[in-house]
Amino acid sequence: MATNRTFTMVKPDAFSAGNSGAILSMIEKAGFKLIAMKITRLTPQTAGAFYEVHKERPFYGELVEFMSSGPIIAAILEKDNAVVDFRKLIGATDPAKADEGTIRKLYAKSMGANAVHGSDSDENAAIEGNFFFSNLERV
Ligand code: FUP
Repeated sequence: MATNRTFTMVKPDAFSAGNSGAILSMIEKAGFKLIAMKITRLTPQTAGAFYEVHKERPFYGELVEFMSSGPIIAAILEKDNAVVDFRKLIGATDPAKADEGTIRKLYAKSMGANAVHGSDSDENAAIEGNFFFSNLERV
């Protein structure tokens, strides 16, 4: 059964380019409700822990360096079928392959600097939301 929450980040490239507001607006217009949100900055240690599943991948070092290179916005979102619908809204990991009208097509610069994160499963949505937010920080 699909759960109704997912987790997202506005990544350092989109944040520093001033695209946070436009991206959050697209997210709300697509019907997602904000349940929790914060501006924060990952360290190499916390970025490394967040992306632990990719530890053996060749791009891990670069990914950790990029994700700790500047501020991000982390948020928990709610909508029916949240994980799947949000992946459709953000588009493919590689912006060159992302569909027209998706967040990554509009704002991503490359495979690494790809503007936003979206959880890939209900299980990871819960793990990732818990990584950033306590119960007191969500409505
Ligand atoms: P996604 O779920 O679309 O964010 O993509 P993945 O979980 O496959 O990858 C996580 C992050 O690693 C991506 F957002 C960007 C980065 N990445 C690269 O930098 N190079 C790659 O070849 C694949 C992923």
